[in-house]
Order: sequence, then structure tokens, then C-alpha cells
Amino acid sequence: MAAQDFNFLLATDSYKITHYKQYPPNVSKVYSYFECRQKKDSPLSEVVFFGLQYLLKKYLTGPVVTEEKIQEAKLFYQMHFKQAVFDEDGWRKVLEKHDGRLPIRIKAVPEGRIIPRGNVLFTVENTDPNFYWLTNYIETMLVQMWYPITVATISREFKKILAKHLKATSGSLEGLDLKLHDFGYRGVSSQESAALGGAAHLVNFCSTDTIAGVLMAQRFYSCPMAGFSIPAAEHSTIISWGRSREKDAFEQILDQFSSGPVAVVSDSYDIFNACKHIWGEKLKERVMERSDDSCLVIRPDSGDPAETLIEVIKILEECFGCSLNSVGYKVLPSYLRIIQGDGIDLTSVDQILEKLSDEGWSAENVLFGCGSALLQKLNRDTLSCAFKCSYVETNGKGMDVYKQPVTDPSKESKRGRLSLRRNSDGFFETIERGAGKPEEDLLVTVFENGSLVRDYSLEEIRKNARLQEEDLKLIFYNHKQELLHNHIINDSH
Ligand code: AOY
Repeated sequence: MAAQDFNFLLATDSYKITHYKQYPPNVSKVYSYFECRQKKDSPLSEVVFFGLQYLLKKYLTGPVVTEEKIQEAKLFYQMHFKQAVFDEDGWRKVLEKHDGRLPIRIKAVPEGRIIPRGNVLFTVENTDPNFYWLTNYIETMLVQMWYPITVATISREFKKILAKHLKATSGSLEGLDLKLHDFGYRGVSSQESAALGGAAHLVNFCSTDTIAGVLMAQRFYSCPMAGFSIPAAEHSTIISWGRSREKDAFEQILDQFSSGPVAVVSDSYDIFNACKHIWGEKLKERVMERSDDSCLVIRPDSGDPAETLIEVIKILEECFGCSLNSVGYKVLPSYLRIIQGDGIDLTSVDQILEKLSDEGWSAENVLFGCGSALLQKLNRDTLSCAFKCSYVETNGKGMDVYKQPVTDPSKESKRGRLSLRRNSDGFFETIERGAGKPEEDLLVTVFENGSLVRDYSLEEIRKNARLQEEDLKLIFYNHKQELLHNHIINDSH
């Protein structure tokens, strides 16, 4: 779709077209905010703020209202509602008074920052009293922020789990940002989702097959090459040789990609036979002549992930041997690794690595691929994303407003103008009712009257989202508590 085909006036929920008639008389400001509401029992307690800059650059900056778009919208809404409810005059005023640019201010947490759930992430308000109805008109578009925020958050939770096991079984975090490869392109619902989700994963990792995400990082976040991949087989390139020639298929790949790493899916017929008799016998010399920077990555792709991996790694140990690392865990020769990309989610990756380490294997031996658990098996409720009005001005007088449904206390909204600060203990807190000190406010004006006023690079965003020493300490502490707990339970049985 060409950019000029996008009509901002049509990019909202139908009912919002009718809201300008519903606010109280003489309202001159509507102020709303976005948060990921806190939920008891959710394992996701903090979120990565990411993706607003794309939405702003793509859909909100510059002249978004034109006379043609007004005419198109007028016709559309006449037929859609079967009556004349569209605010033609209001929109024409945006065109005449503001050159079609949105008289809106958006203040937001810097992209990549890690914020506990239940805090304000961005605020939206009109900057011209005539356009009080614009603030919530753009809710529909802005709440789609749930998607990149949720993907970036889940991707970072993967990173925490991987860090925990890698540190515990190798003594370092080397290679962490290549441990989770994005396999999700085909599993998402659209090219735009692939771009947003793929880029969100690249906030935490450098490993991806989702090219749309790399391009988004290039075009909207000034990153020349955000993600990397390696040559790899798919089933078609193996089975097209015929069932009796799997070895020839493998050998062809070793020949064609003799330098640099290469991954070969090896479960077309029998993953255990392929490891033992093809990789481990027929092609053993060919595998052993590879080096650590041209390593063979074997990919099982079916069966129970933990059980299959354990069996595969044991077979490879029998054929190729292994050594002990500095913390006493077993490592396959450096020319040989395994990538597990089937059945991977936050729970399974933890269980798999736990099982591997129980059997003495370092997390260095495996990489993971993840598709839908990373990019698609999530929704707006995963982090309870919501956009609510918290403040209005009428006849020049401000009023803090909120919802507080008797049927669900967790849906209570915040009141008044909001700011975000770190208190003296270092904890984030949202200050309500306009009581925050401007000099402490972590919200940054990123959009004002049609212009982007702050441009973040992926490099900066990655820095903001880094796992900090404190994160890691907490993860290791929790892990030890868990092990201790399991130990006590196991002992008592
Ligand atoms: N890619 C590492 C490089 C990528 C892929 C993409 C769906 C890769 C596989 C691999 O090793 O095996 C989309 C499934 C797999």
C-alpha cells in the first residue's frame, strides 16, 4: 500500500467517529495514558517499551489530513453509519488551522526502557482546545503498541532464562545474544506484524530469520544490520534427494558451505539414525574437519524437545566425544552444535536447559529457534495493555477522572496528569493527580503537533534494554531457591 493510500481518518474504531458529540460541553483538553496493567499471578512483571517510534513515523507525523481524505472519509462514514455523523468541519479545521498536522503531544518512556507493569508508559493530549476529540481518536492506532511491547518483553524473558543457564553451566554469558533465533516470519498474521515483532526481538538478540524485522530496524531505528543468520537446510532440500539419499543431501550441504557455520535439519526420517550413522559415521571425517567458526549445527525438529535433545547429544558424544568446561559441564567439540526450534516457549526452554544441566551438559551446546511463542502466541491481554482518559479540562478548569468498575477492581484506572519517576529506593512509580515534579519525570516528549521530536536508534534502545547485573543476580538467586525447593521436595519423597 502506498503511503498516500493510508487515510488517517479511517484508521480508528467506528464508534470513535461519534465521540466528538458525546464529551461534556466546553471540554477543551482530553488527556489519556497507556499502561500494561499489573496482574497478580502473571510471571511477566516488567515490560520492554518498544515500537512507538515506528507508529509515529509511519502514521502520525506530517500532514495526515487532506481535503481528499476528508471527502473519502465523509462518503465512507455516510454509507457505514447510514447517517451523517462524521465531523467534517472538525477535520477541515485541522487542515486549515494546522496544515493537516495533528495538534497532539505524546510523552513516552524512552524506547528500550524496562518498566514494571502498572506504570504509565505514555500519555497523549491535545495541544489546541478545539481538538479535544483527537486524543482518544488515535487510541485504536496507539494501543497496537501492545504488540511490539509484548514481543520485546517475552524475548527479554527468554534472554533471562538463557542467561541463567548459560552462566551456571559455562561460567560466562558469551554468545547469549545469538542463543534465540527468530523463526517466526511465516507464523505471524502479516508482513507488518513480522516487521514489528521481528524488530522487537532484535532489541534483545542479534539472531533472526525474520528479514522484515531487520528492515524495520534499518528504516525506522537507524541500525544498518540488526540481525544475522547462517545458511541452513529445510526439509525440502533434504527429502528432494529421496529417502535413500539423506547422506548425499547432508554431504552436498557440507560441500556447498565449507566455510562458515551451517545448520542442517536432520529429522526427515530418523534423527537418531542420522546422528549416529550419517553424521557420526559416514560423514564423521567431513564434520571433524570443520572448525568452530564453520561449525555444523544439527537441528532435530520433532519429538519431545528435551528427550530428543538429550538422546541426540548423547549419540553425538559417543561419536565425537566431548570435553569439560571450566565449571565442569560437558561440551561437544567446537565444530558441532545443536539447534532446537520445535516446541520452544518460555517454559520448555527452561525445562530443556534444566534437564541438560542435570545430565551434565552445558547450555553452550544448544541454540534455540522460536516462532509463534515469540511472535504470535500472545495478545493484548498477555500484558493487559490499556489506554484510559485520566484528566480533562472544561471551561479552563482541570479535573482528574478515572474508572473504577465494581465488577473488576483490576480495571481501575489512574487519575489526573501522570508522571513517572524512580524513587529514592530506585523503584519506578507513577505519580498521579499532577503531583509529580517535572524535573523527576522520566516521560519524554516524542511527538508534538505533527513532528517527531525525539529519534531513538536501535543501539540506544538495546543499551536501555540490557540485562543488568541486578537482573542477573535476582535471576540466579531465584534459580537457587527453586533448586533448593525442588531438592527439599525430592528428599521428602
Ligand atoms: N531457519 C540457524 C539459521 C536459521 C528457520 C526459519 C522456520 C535456521 C532455520 C537454522 O539454523 O536451522 C524459519 C524454521 C527454520
